[in-house]
Order: sequence, then structure tokens, then C-alpha cells
Amino acid sequence: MAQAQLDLTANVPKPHHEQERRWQDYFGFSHDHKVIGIQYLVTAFFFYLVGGALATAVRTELATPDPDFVSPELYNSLFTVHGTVMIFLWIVPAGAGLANYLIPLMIGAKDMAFPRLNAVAFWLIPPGGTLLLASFLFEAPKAGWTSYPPLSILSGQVGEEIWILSVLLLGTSSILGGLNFAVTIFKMRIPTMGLNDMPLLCWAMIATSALILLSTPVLAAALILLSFDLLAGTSFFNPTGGGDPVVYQHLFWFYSHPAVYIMVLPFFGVISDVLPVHARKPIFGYQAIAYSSLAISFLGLIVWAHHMFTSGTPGWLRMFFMITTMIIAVPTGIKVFGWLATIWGGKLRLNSAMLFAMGFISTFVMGGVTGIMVASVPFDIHVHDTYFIVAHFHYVLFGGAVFGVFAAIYHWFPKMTGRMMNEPWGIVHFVLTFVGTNMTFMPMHALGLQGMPRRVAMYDPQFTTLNQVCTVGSYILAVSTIPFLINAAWSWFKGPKAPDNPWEALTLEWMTSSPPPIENFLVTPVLKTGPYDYGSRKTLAIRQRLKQMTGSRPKEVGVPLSEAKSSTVFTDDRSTTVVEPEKDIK
Ligand code: HEM
Ligand SMILES: [Cu+2]
Repeated sequence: MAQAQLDLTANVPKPHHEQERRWQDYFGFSHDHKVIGIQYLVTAFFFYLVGGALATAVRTELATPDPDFVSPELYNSLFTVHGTVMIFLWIVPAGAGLANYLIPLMIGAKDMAFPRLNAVAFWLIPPGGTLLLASFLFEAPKAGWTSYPPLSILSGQVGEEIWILSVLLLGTSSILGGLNFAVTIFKMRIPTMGLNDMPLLCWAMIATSALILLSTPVLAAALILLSFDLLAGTSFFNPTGGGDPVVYQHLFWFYSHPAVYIMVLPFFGVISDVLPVHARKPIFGYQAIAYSSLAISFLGLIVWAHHMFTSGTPGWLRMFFMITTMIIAVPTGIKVFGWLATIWGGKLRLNSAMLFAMGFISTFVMGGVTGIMVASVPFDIHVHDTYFIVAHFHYVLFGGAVFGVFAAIYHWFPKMTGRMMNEPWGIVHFVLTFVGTNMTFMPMHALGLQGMPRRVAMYDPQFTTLNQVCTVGSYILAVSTIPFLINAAWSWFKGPKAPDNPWEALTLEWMTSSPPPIENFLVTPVLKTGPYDYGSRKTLAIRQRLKQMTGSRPKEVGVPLSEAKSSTVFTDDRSTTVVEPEKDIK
């Protein structure tokens, strides 16, 4: 009897007020994946502004050939902390934040597999970031974000040790997050969703998590050993005691090469999800795009020594790393062609999300092409440690990550906040970002080819003009964040109310209210279309039939599981229609 009563109330929606989020929740130890996702995103964006301020300082110094804006020593700290912030406090957490928000919604789950661990993972980031920035009050790290010994051993114990501790905290956060994503995706999908019915972001996160779990612990090991060298006088990497600095490079790049994929893979997923919605076409080559993420992960793990072509690596081994690196272009190319074929002939909506997604493709492809160039040993020997490398990795990271973050935010903002963002300002933001990125980083290719070394505050006067173009570009980039900030803040509180599914998308996260209630769905949703079946016969037939039956265009949503086997329920906000399925649901 008691059991029966329990069942009856199981799916009754909670009263409205109990489902509202209060703003205070965002400042505490919540274990709702949606709150944590937003905590991640806002924190990451804060650090983007910090990293951007540091970059602006770096570029200001480089506006003239002389070291006149900051001391050369402070300059070293500026680019070191800039690189560290951008990687460990902006891009990696931004990807984790998006995944946190979206993955459970996309697979119809109520939350992540380990909600409390999720909160712990997030709460390691603020102390890690504060520690790093606080170093400017004592002694800031200055050995570059790679922290190669013996330079790092010689460059000041305090700053270096702070850097190590901070990166260890952030790496731990990333490992806990990666574990959680993997388990969530494998174990928490609704029963009707097979792996091949998942949105592509989920595939991308499987690949990302695999990389995080396999490579981040290796970085931790390297940093702990480096710490022993610094504090306990051991000589793992210290050549004066018989240690080998090249071993550090191997350990470091065993993590840090995959790290670029940890940074960009989630956004490959984002782009694969944003493009079909706004092109109104099914994604081209779903499985090829899904499995290419796994291929990129695997290949990403075996190419690390391409960062060490000039470190005395024997010739035959350099060939191995050169070839494997070039092979990564294959799965990456498969994705890019899949995206282009998706846009091709689509009914494009050129809104902010779509513009950033398309900006992503062009910028990322540019970084990819220079990637193939530096993968070839003879060319790399020529441009190693020059601005060509700086240009290359900023194209990859700006194109692959920053454009991806913004595409994602414009796309999912209505879901996250229940409000629409302002489109014209979004487009202003896009234009400034696109112009700024190319103006900042394009001339660096030429600077590098002409031989300007990286990590220097002072340079030969012949490089002045190009450097000034870069510096002006970086100011445009700094300005570009202003329309975004104002737009996001204003829209969050005052923007027009968003419908549940403003883009008429087909993936599950759009099949609940905007913003979603605390446990995401009031009933367990059931799939009725594939994630990208825009305009496909299957979906058209379903819609046609439903239109005839109900007189309005319904949204495919959830059904109580008990009913799912014999029929599928479509709800149109208030009314519920039960129709016979075309074919059996698995
Ligand atoms: C406003 C945009 C940005 C500007 C103007 C900028 C500029 C620079 C400059 C001038 C350097 C120093 C290069 C050197 O001396 O070797 C640098 C380094 C670096 N930047 Fe950026 N950057 C920007 C955005 C980003 C973003 C978004 C990321 C990552 C997502 C990033 C990651 C890095 C990394 C990893 C380094 C290497 C630091 C090192 O070599 O130790 N940057 N950046
Ligand atoms: Cu690499």
C-alpha cells in the first residue's frame, strides 16, 4: 500500500517555487550539475579576463623593441602566468563547465554519476587560481608554462613551487572531472539511447576523458619529481647532479601534447552540435565524426616528442614522431570535411552561435595547416622557438577553443538562463574577435619565419612594424570582450524570455524547460528522432502525422518509462498525445 502511494507520487512535478534556483546557490557547494557547470563557466571566464590582461601587458611590452614597459624579469613572469592561466584556468575548465552542464541533459540523466565529486572537482579551481595569481605578491614563476629544468630549478624556488602546487591542484580537478564524465556517459544514459544515438559532444567527452585519465597523472608525476629537485636537492632532472632534463621534457609533453586535445576536443563536439541545428541539416557523417574523436585521442598519445625534435632526439625516432603527427590530420580532416558538408547547401541562420562556429572552422584550419608544417622535422628545426610557433598554437587554441566556447555560450545561453541573448551585439562581438584574432596572430607567422625568437622582451628593430600590428590586434581582442560581458550580464537578468527550444533543435537538452528544473526532466525522456534528423524523412513523417492529429506542431518529449514500450508520448507543453510508434523503440 505504501509502495503504491510512493509510485503514484514519483512523477508529480514539484511545486514551482521549490524548483527555482536562488542566486546564492551559485556561491556555495552545490551538487547540481547545472549549478556546477555555470560555476565553472563563470570562473573560467573570469580567468580569461585575467589571462587576457596579462596578454595585453605582454603585447604592450612588445610594442617597442626595447624592454621599457616592464622589467625583463617581470616580462618572463607575465607570459608564464598568461600561458598557465589560459590553459589550466580558462580553456580546460570552460570545456569541463560546458560538459558538466550539458552531458546529463543530453543523455536524459538527472545529474552526473558522482555529484559530490563533481563539486569537489570544481572547488579545487578557485584555490589553484588564487594561488597562482597571488604569486605576484611574493615571487611569480618565470620559467614559462613548460617549466623546463634546469631553467626552472635556477629561476627562483618560491615562484616555481607555487606554480607546481597550483598546477597540481588544477590537474587533480581535471582528473576528477574526466572520471565523472566517462562514468556518466557510459552508465547514466536513458535506456532508449544507444552510444550511436548520443549527441556528438558526448562522444567528444569520452575521447577527452580518456586523454585526461591517461596523461594528466604523468604530468603530476613529473611535477612532483621536479618539486623534489627544487626542495629536497634530488637530481631527477638536474644535470649538475647527474639528472636528465630531457626526461622531464618527455614526461611533460606526454601530458601537454594530449592537453591540446583536452582543450579542443570538447569544442569539436560543440561545433558538431551547433552546426546542424543552425544549418537545418543532419550532421554529415555522424559515425565518422564520432569515431574520429577516438582516433585523435589515440594518436594524440603517441606524438609527444614532436616538441623535442631539437632536443637531441635521434633521427630515426624523429621520423616516427613526424609521421604519427601528420597522420592526426586524417581524423581531424574527416571532422572538418564533415562540418563543411553539413553547412553545404544548408538553410543557414547566420546568428552569433553559427558565426562563431564558422569562425572556429576557418581559424582552426589555419592552425591545423601550420601544424602540418611544424610537424615536418626540417621545417621545425628552422622555426623552433620562434614566433611561428606562437602563431601556430594561438590559431589552434583561439580557433579551436575560444571560438568554440563562444559558439557554445550563444547557443546554450537560452537553455542555461531562460533568457535570449542580444543578437546584434553578439555579431559585434564576433566581428571584433575575428578581426582581433587574425590581426594579433597572423603577423606572428612572418615574424617567426624571419627569425624573431619567442619569450623575449627585447627584439631587433626590423621587427617593429609587424609587432605593432600584433599589439593593436591584441587591443581589439581586449575590447571585444566588452560587448560580450555587457550582453551576457544584461541578457541574464533582463533579456527576453527564452522558449524551451528556441532553435528547434532535436537533442534532449532542449526537451525540458529553460532553465531546466532541478532534476532536469519531470519524466524520463524517450528518444523519437536521432540527434540530428533535421528534414530527414523519418522526422518529417513523424511531424506530419502529429500535425494531422493535434493541429499544432508538437515537441517530442518525454514519456514515463512504463508507457514507452507500447507507445510514445509527445507533449505540447500542456497537452499530451499518445501515438503508436512507427517502429519499436529499442
Ligand atoms: C588576447 C589574446 C592573446 C594574446 C595577445 C596572447 C599573446 C601571447 C604572447 C605574446 C605570448 C608570449 C610568447 C613568447 O614570448 O614566447 C603568449 C604565450 C602563450 N599564450 Fe597567449 N595570447 C592570447 C591568448 C591566448 C589564449 C586564448 C591562450 C590559450 C587558450 C593562450 C595561450 C598561450 C600559451 C600557452 C603561451 C605560452 C607561454 C609560454 O611560452 O610559456 N594565449 N601569448
Ligand atoms: Cu604537440
